[in-house]
Amino acid sequence: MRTLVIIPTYNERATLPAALRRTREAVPDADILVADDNSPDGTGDLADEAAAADDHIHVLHRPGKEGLGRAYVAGFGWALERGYELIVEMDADGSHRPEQLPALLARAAQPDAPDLVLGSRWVDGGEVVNWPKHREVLSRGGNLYVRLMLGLPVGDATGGFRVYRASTLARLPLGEIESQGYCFQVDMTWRVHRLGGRIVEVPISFVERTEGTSKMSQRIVTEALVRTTTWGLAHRGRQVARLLPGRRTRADRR
Ligand SMILES: Nc1nc2c(ncn2[C@@H]2O[C@H](COP(=O)(O)OP(=O)(O)OP(=O)(O)O)[C@@H](O)[C@H]2O)c(=O)[nH]1
Ligand SMILES: [Mg+2]
Repeated sequence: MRTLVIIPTYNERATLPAALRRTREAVPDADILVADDNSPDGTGDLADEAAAADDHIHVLHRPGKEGLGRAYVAGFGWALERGYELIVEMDADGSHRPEQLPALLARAAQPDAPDLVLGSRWVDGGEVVNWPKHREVLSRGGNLYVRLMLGLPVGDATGGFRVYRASTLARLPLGEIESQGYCFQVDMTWRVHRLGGRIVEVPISFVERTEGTSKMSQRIVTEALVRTTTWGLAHRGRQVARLLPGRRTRADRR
């Protein structure tokens, strides 16, 4: 199936070359789109050089830093316009091992055709390597909170190593998505779930980055907490409203 691996970048000069090389080796038939937010360290130029030397590599230059979510939404649009069938999200920093892409893509191409394949740290066989304890606690706790608030039946809704069926992405109102940080991953998973999409998880080994700097910040954690809480309260409120016969609206009965 025609596959595009989208790699969003912001100041990833140190990590992008290895990500591109390893991805090309792991999935030689796939194309790659680097979605760069005008990185001050020149990552965009580096990506242009790689693209000039390899027909499978493309670059989407964006004017400035707008967050991971916006970069992915732009990349999804680029992919849908060009007829790709499977669309992959992957970080540049080596945390997502390109060598595990064939397993994710094989799962996506099985006859039962899931809408979304999540590379998951928090299922049997999944792991994190070299992560400080506080990051693990934050990720496990965040995922528990997401399950409690949204009832999402997955172990790792916050991870960003995943494969979408393009036809499923095409059914989502991508332009409406405002989540910017890794809350974007929860937002997308929640949208596919509400659409009635099939979501499956494949265990991955997630490796702490050894080069470059993390873009993870307090603001990104707060965004995820506030949005998940808002969505969760609305979701649980709708569930309660459906239990009250006199309070049903026509929309609820459908
Ligand atoms: N285009 C674009 N890419 C971004 C932006 N923020 C982060 N990224 C990229 O998204 C990927 C994930 O970002 P990381 O900094 O690794 O964030 P993280 O994985 O949540 O945090 P760590 O686990 O600490 O690395 C990397 O490839 C970043 O370069 C952004 O605003 N725009
Ligand atoms: Mg990272």
